[in-house]
Amino acid sequence: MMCFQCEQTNAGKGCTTTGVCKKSPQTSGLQDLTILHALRLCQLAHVEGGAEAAVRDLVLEPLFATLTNVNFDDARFEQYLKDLAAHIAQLEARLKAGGQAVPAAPKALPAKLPETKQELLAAAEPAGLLARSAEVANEDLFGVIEMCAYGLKGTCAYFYHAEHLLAGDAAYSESERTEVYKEIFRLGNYLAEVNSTTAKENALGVALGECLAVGALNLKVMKMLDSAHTTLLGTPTPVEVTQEQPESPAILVSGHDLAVLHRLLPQAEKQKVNVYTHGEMLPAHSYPKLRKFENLKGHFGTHWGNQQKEFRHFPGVILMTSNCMMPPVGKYRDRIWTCGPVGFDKIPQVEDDFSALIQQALEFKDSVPVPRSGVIPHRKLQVGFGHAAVLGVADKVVEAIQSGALKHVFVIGGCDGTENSRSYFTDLAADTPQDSIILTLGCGKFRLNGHDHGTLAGLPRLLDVGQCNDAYGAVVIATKLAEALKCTVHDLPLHFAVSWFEQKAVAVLLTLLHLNLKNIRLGPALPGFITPNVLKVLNEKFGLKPARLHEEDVDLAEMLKGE
Ligand code: FSO
Ligand code: SF4
Repeated sequence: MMCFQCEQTNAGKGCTTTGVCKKSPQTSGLQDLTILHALRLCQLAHVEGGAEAAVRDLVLEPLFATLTNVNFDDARFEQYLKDLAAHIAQLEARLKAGGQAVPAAPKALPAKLPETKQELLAAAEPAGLLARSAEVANEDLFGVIEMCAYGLKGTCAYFYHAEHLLAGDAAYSESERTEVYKEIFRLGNYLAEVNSTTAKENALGVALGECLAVGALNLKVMKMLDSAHTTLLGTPTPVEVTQEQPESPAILVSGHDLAVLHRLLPQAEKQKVNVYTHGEMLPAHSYPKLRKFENLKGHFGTHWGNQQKEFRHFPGVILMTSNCMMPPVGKYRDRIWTCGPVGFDKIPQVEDDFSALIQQALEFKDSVPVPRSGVIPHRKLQVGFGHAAVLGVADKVVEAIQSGALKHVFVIGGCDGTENSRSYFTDLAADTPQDSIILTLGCGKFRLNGHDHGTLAGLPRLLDVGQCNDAYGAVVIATKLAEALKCTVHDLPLHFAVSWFEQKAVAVLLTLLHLNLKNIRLGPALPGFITPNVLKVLNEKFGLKPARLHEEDVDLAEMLKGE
């Protein structure tokens, strides 16, 4: 196997045996084959000029399942492959019947999907990173093509969330939806073709252009997700969330999928089961139509990377709704569930009917030791400073900028991970001057929100905008502030330090680059797929820089000078 799609990749270069995430070579192979099939489906849908609902979902969910720490269940990938292959055959037949030319399939795509797992794994080899990289002219180009693919996967994951909120037409229109699918199919077609041909003229420029196209698409998708969230769940408002010792019977919900929480809460309420949030689910408390449920209690634990240490102390059952799931261990292995694209071998899967999970929560009587002090933090967290809340006090913010009380706006956030080097972001935030505010988002916030950053202009200096997809909210805040100050976002004293981990973060980074936002610090480690030559290009074009670990003071000094 070879995989370098995430930040924790082995030695910064690639996982070649078992993944650092514990993905097995078999799962990795099945994922490679799944991606290739999903791209083939995109290619055919692109040529056909659209696709029916079944095909649309078959592109989103399997691609989401191949994101880091989402799905480790080989059986699920085997099923995705069967479904994808069946639809590919249908679309090819339809094109032929309609007299349309069927585009050549990527070279690595098997003519017929093999039946046994062993044969599938053999067929997966040409779809793997090593075989495909040999097809492409040089490693710079290959890395950019992969960046485009990872960004597209992240975007598909966000769009999966939006589509599954079922917020109806009020959130976004059918024509907006169709446009997004069209662009997904177009980009999928590009990736399917570029993997099956050798480099063409200006291939690197084209590939970088397609990366920015992914960024543009992701901006649209994050906006649609924002709209779907607020349509279904109301507009987020600031709220204080407590982290007390949870009370049984209880369910802990992790991941990004607020729609799942929305479906679970009333079912759990009927059975008097408490619900707690974990990780990226923290912003749930800021949505009025979730907060209204009295059984939505506090928040438990910190970021995803601590789950193996923290979940064993949760006195109930756990539901994983998206990334990032770690292989369950020890005492909580028999009381964790997955849903949607998430999966793990022998871990039960639930969808809309949560009765079995609720029943397990009711029956769970095992005594869970109250953790030693400090293992699980007991704090109060301020959340809910989305774009509506911040722009609700825009006059105060604008006044503070005009009076000189507020001189800088930092955006520090993204993902978190397990490495100690991520303290870069904690230290950077702690060192920011008192005349600045910090917008944070994603699970990267857990590196920051244990500290008191004080207040400015009547607002906390650290403003939690929401989940990583709420990077859209940060963009809206910046755009509206620029409008109020009669300048452009590029004139604002706005500084970005992006903590990346997986492919949703790649999509967000590409959105920031698409918006031409300059001088972003990226870390803690640079992606293995960005070669030194490509970094040079990105640095020249966008000022993108690696975070200087342990020298955040040097980075901060430069950021304050606008560099
Ligand atoms: Fe975090 Fe994981 Fe939201 Fe990522 S939970 S790391 S960018 O999946 O999606 O921020
Ligand atoms: Fe390695 Fe990340 Fe790939 Fe897992 S997802 S195999 S950790 S690069």
